[in-house]
Amino acid sequence: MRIGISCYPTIGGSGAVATELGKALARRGHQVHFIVTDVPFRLGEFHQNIYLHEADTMTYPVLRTPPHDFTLAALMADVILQYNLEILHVHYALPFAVSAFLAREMLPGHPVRVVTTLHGTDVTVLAQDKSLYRVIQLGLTKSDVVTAVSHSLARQTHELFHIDTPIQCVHNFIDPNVFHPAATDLRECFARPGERILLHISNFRKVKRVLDLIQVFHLVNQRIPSRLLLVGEGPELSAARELVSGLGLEGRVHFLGKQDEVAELYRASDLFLLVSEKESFGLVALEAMASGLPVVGTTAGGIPEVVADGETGLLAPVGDISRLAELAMRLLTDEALHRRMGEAGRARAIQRFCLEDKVAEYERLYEQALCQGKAT
Ligand code: GMT
Repeated sequence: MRIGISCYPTIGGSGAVATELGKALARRGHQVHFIVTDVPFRLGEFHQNIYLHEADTMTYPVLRTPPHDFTLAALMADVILQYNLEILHVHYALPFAVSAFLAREMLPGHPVRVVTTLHGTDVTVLAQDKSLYRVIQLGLTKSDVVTAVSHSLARQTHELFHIDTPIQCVHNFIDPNVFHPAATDLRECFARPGERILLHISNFRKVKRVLDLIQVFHLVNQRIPSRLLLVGEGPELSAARELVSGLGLEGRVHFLGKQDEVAELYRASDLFLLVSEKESFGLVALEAMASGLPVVGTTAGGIPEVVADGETGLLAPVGDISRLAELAMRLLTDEALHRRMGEAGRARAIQRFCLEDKVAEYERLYEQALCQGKAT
């Protein structure tokens, strides 16, 4: 098939999913065209069957903001036409499904089908804003196939938008050959023998509740000498630094900033923490499980679809800091439980969230979109 993919190029789960999907499709012989504003962070070196098309947005004094979404729409139309794309798979309704809609309007009669994958924020956060609600709804209703990365997100989308469009759940996935357990010397860079390492990776948005996480760590560290590795950056970073110094945790908490390659950090850690108040899936929790790491997290959104509570990790309600700390301590003090959950996490990641299976699911959806197109 000839497939276009649009996604955010910045570090994050949606970019990781879109890019890994594109690379896997290309390996399976499809022609894949990334239509983007910048090179997606996981694209890396040259790949056969992959083409990159970057939108170059003009600026002009009259325009208060650069017209990125229109430039992207025009580029989508150009690529669809030039390469006769059959599928355009966009990741996020806002702005990409809307740009895809505009692109199709520019090409009346062209049979390209649009598949939109919802990753969360446009539905769970942005659609709460009245000024964006209708435009997101337009993107959804004008797509031929809509997928969501969890059943929870699919449900929320239906409830919020009252649309008839069926929403198929295709969970996030991992490559178990990239994320796997193994001994690593990296531990010694952060912790002394006997100390435990807790890990969190996010973009430090408010929804990630990084301040709760630091409080959880503070309680754990009072009983069990530990280190906390914080990977990523974002709006809550300075508040996080302030809290760490207010609690006297400097030297115990390591701010590692944005990191592209995180597989080794999972292997070096004992526990993964994800205490978000909104989380459509939680790809990082899945990467942790695949690496043999138990997860302590909240029951928000799609997290319980990833982390089997009591089997591959332990979950508590959002904001329940003392309970989360208690769960983390239970896992860090009970070696047998820790080992059992780590092994079960790896097995669950492979059985349910394997890259090749999810790519095949997307291929089936593309076929379905093409059949629908022929029937109309
Ligand atoms: O977590 C973020 O804020 C980044 C965001 C993104 O756009 O990359 O992640 C979202 O998409 C991921 C891939 O589908 C999901 O695993 C994350 O759970 C989701 N984040 C939220 O819902 C907050």
